Amino acid sequence: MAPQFDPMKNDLILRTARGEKVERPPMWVMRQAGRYLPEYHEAKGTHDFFECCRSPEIASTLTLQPIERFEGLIDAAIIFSDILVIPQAMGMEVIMVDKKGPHFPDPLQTPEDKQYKEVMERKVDVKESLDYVYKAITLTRQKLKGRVPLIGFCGAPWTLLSYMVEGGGSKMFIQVKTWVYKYSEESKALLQKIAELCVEYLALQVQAGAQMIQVFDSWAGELSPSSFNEFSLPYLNYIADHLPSRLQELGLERVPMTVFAKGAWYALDDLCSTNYDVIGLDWLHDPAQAYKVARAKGKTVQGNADPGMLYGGREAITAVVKNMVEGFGGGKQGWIANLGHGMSERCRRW
Ligand code: 1CP
Repeated sequence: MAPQFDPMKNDLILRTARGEKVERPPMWVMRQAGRYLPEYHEAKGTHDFFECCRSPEIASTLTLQPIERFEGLIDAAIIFSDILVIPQAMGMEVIMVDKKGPHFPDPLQTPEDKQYKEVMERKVDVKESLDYVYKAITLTRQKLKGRVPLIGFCGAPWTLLSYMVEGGGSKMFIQVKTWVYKYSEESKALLQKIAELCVEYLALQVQAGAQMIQVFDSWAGELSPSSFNEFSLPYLNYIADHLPSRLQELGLERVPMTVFAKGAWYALDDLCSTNYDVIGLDWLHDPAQAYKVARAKGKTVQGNADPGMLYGGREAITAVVKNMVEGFGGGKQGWIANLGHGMSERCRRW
């Protein structure tokens, strides 16, 4: 049985994602729960990053922090977790190195490698291994009491594959390029396996209380248009094509789905032809041009202010926002206001 929650007091983002006309654009910020908030450091204390994700109490507290600090200004919460919990569920070790980011001590080397075979053959139980995420989602929904909707998320297969073979963030993406160009078939088999896990993982997040989901393809821009079509888009499509039917099997209603393929400006048309409801835009897009393309296909867009404009102060921010409001049709339909990527720690002004 899916848990029951308080009625929604603010469902603006859900209505906007469904394409309805709205009174104003909803707003949330990618990475709104995190290091730029002093209370994040306080609540995290000496806990390791993944320990926080695994504690429903801590994860729900962190998720609520921006909602409480900016009460009435933010129209959605996003569950405090990370895209790398899927590789962890697949049996890979991932640690979060303070001030550096994620690190895989033992990344995948080649398909001949024992670890690749283990990862491919292992039966992954995302229900059991990621149970802490579902518990955190349910607890967060209870604590939200209908103030704003809760977003669930996962990493896109291409981005997760990149981390699994690079062993962390990368500048050159040499390992993952070697994989896709030299071991294409083995890469595709793994991408497909990840995509299937993403569907189940997202469905269970919805069952636990997530009201909208987002797929983050943060490294999409590292691919060329043709390699994006081969190694990213089919798997993004797999998720959007299979999640609704999986939800139906579980007796759950379809929820709005967002795809954010950072850097893949060339793929806007293709992304607008997918089954995602919302297309996340980074700041490489001109609002008016992107809005025209997306609205022609009935899609809502999300974005897309350059997070760097936050360093410019009020005047710079006002100019960027004005350009967005005008470009995104005045904000009465089809636009979720957001940054074009995540908030950084150094964006703090208090
Ligand atoms: O409000 C929120 O958005 C918090 C929840 C959240 C989300 C949606 C976190 C917490 N991570 C993510 C997604 C995520 N994680 C993405 C996709 C979005 C994006 O492109 O930024 C990616 C790529 C990751 C991987 C990751 N986790 C990185 C990037 C490293 C790199 O290679 O550039 C980093 C630094 C993390 C750590 C992390 N995840 C989240 C937080 C708050 C932090 C900082 C942790 C800390 O040091 O305390």
